[in-house]
Amino acid sequence: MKKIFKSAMAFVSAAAMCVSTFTSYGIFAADSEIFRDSFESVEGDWSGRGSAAVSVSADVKYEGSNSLFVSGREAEWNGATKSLSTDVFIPGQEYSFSVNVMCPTENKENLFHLTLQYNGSDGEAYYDKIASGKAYGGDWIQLSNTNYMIPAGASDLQIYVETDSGRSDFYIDDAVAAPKGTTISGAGVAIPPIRGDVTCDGVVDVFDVIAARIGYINGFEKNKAAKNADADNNGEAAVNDLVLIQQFVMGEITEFPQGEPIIPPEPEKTPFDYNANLQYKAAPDKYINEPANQQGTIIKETYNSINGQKSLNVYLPYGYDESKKYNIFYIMHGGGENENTIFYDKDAKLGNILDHMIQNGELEPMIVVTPTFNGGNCTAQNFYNEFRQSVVPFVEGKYSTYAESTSAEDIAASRMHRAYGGFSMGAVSTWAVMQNCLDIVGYYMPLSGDHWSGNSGDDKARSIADAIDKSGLEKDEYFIMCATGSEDIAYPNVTPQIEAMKKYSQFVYTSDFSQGNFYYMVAPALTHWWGYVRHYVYDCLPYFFHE
Ligand SMILES: [Ca+2]
Ligand SMILES: [Ca+2]
Ligand SMILES: [Ca+2]
Repeated sequence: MKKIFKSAMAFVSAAAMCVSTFTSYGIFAADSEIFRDSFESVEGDWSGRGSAAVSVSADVKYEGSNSLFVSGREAEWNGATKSLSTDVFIPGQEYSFSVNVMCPTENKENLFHLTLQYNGSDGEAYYDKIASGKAYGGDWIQLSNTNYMIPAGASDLQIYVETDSGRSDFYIDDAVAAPKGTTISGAGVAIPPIRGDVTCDGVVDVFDVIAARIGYINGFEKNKAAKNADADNNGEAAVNDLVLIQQFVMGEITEFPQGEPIIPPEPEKTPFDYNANLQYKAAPDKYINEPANQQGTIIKETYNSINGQKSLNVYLPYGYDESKKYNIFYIMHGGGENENTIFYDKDAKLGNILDHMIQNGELEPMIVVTPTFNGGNCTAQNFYNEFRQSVVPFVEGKYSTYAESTSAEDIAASRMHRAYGGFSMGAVSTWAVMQNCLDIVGYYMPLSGDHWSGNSGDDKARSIADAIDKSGLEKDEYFIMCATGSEDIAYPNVTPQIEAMKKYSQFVYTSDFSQGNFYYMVAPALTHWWGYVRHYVYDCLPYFFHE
């Protein structure tokens, strides 16, 4: 530890010298700069790249009062961009570039790139990294390269700031270009977390003892400071850490011991207010007809599945934050429909309903995915293979769910945060997923469709009951919320299966999932149509993910 701390100290003081020397140089050299965008009042000629948007923000800044806020990113390469003229930036010549960047999410590590997109003389688009740097949430860093050569023959030059992975919002400030060799002052490189470094300057010294004392009394200004103040790394900054920092600074210890980890207690969950006898209720008209103020994002994704290349849509709730974990609901379309039906067909438009429900606190923010059983050798009945092998790993490797990784163990461990449902043939696929994927899915919502296994209601019920027995799951480890309309063409097929299921001990019939695990909501007079079925989702989905 001491060794790391010493080298970090040497490095940081060298960096500090550079900064102080060149701050003044930077000011006097301003005349020779090619451009300096400080975002004090306007975005200048910067714009959003991809689906990102940029705007001047007074929330944070590297210098001055404002910076440029980059939000709405849906891919790594989305960010802030600016075109460069080849009259000024001559291909084959070198220039100095610098920009300061900051991701506001605490404890988030991001690798940022300043990249040049250009067309080569062969007409192809190329992407060349000018400078890269790792930043820790909340800290400004500088991306700079004093001698970057614009590739010979390049045209259509655009520089942009992007991240190596993730879609976090970020800020940029003081984007500067200057003649080659010019050192442009900036935020410097990231200072990694160092135990005991409460001031977050890369050095552990007497100022950290003072900052630790103040912090223990008043709280720490930054998460990073609180983390560094936890000198024994046991998960809590406490008085014994202050003593350790003091001892370290006085040379009584040369490294920090590892403390016994403190596991924070799980926050007490307030029990969900279930209705044991849930009745059909249509969503308010405005959930259907008016956009919510706080809208989620629907992202179309293409992936390589065991059934060939396919597409699906991912609904991310408003304010989606990849540092948080989300429950996930996969919902499947019916026959003759596709992955776009549920979010884009005028009779379904489920995204709008989800937006309103989440905005009004009727539904916890969650991710909703609409895959398809169309394509390749896939059918509603065998989609569960693709679901397990292709869809879940693809989606949950990319978006933040309770799956710690896409390993089979981690997917299984997060099963109570994963739901599957569907309408009509999508309900057929739901029962098949239940029969074959009980180990990775905890909640099921078959809507207007029965299990295609055997002929009688009892055959169908027994097939599910047998799968449950084989899984070894307890009765409070799987939950089924069925629904249909009394005039629905599926009603005569679904009802005998439900009545048979009621006779099996694996199913405890009630919509109060603190007491049972299985329910069938029948909506009076409704027929086989998304315009009704979307209301079943409105009624049933809030009952998921509380057990
Ligand atoms: Ca500024
Ligand atoms: Ca320090
Ligand atoms: Ca501690």
